[in-house]
Amino acid sequence: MMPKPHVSLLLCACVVLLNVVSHCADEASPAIFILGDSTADVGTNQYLPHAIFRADFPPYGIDFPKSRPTGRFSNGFNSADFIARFFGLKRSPPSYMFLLTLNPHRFRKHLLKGANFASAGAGVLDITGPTGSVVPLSQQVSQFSEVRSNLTLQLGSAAADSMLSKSMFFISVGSNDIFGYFQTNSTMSKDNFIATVITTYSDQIRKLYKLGARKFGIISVPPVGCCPSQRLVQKLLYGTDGCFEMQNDFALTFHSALEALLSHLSSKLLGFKYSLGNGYRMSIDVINNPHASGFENVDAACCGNGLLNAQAPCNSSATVCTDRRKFLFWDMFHPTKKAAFLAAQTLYNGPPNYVSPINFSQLAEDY
Ligand SMILES: *[C@@H]1O[C@H](CO)[C@@H](O)[C@H](O)[C@H]1NC(C)=O
Ligand SMILES: *[C@@H]1O[C@H](CO)[C@@H](O)[C@H](O)[C@H]1NC(C)=O
Ligand SMILES: *[C@@H]1O[C@H](CO)[C@@H](O)[C@H](O)[C@H]1NC(C)=O
Ligand SMILES: *[C@H]1O[C@H](CO)[C@@H](O)[C@H](O)[C@H]1NC(C)=O
Repeated sequence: MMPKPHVSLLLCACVVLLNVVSHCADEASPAIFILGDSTADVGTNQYLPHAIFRADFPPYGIDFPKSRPTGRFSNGFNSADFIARFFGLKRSPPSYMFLLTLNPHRFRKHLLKGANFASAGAGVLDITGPTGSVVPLSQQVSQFSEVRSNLTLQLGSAAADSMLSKSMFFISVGSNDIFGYFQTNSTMSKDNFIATVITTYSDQIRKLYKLGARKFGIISVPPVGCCPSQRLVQKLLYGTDGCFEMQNDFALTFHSALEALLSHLSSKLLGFKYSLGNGYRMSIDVINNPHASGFENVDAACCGNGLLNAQAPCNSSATVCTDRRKFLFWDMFHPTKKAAFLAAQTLYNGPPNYVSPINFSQLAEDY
């Protein structure tokens, strides 16, 4: 009768093994790498010595688990988190700058699921955002290049290439370049300026492709002229209510140029697959028809002070609206958690007028 326990033990072991195997199969969900600006930042800037744009204090994070401020420019999760959730992660992978503080073992383990390089205030252009206070796109791509060498060392070159070819690369950037253009009173024409931004963007996408990235989920810029800070500019400069339309015009031109660029790249680069989210269309439709998405306020910030709650920053002395689910904007520049969720949902399985030529869920499929 001795062997019996062994048999059942063995059975248990098999069941455990099967669980492990099926669990491992689940984890074949792709790694996620995120680049961009404050719309996707999960705490990068607190590691920069001269960061100006930070959100690692209350009431940021008031609706995050445990009401914890994390550096996200939101009352809770941001779009990067919600996109990552659609792909089976709990939230966005941590900031690369945070991963660098971990011991090598944990650092390497995290990289297998991806990393987030996004930095608030960053633009496509290196001159966007004060030097040392942001990680511009070009530097984020260099950081990814380090990650690639870490993965290669860890997995071997063939396995690293295979992993990266299945990984998702989400990029949300461009708004700060447009803000920068207006802040510096640039005399460059709109078309020349957008062409410069797009050429630089193209170089960075090509670099990522050379480093093994194949699946790109890209988000163009929202109607930046409609955020509370720019509505305030419109009011103070011109005395009228509404969006700062000149900036919105730049956002529209940026989207068209990005669409043309991505279509061109996919015809040139073998295996290049992309999905472009129309950040402009998605937001303007909500602004023009707020009730359809359950919003009651689409022009003021939930957290801030003064006119449109946009005359003072969101910090612990600011006024915070009571029903955060009814506001499109959390602070004078950034969407609420609810708005971020709706955007992520549309990107993941929305129709072609918002995300094309395929949506993010289709980007994950192999063919
Ligand atoms: C990751 O790669 C970079 C660049 O090759 C290297 O400097 C760093 O030590 C690596 N880190 C780990 C934990 O392997
Ligand atoms: C741009 O113009 C505005 C308004 O004319 C002015 O207040 C501001 O100082 C100028 N900014 C720069 C960087 O020149
Ligand atoms: C919040 O911002 C306002 C306006 O810049 C400033 O006067 C105030 O001291 C800030 N409060 C805190 C707690 O930092
Ligand atoms: C995008 O996503 C789903 C898969 O989740 C796909 O079936 C659908 O055709 C796409 N949605 C639209 C409206 O195109």
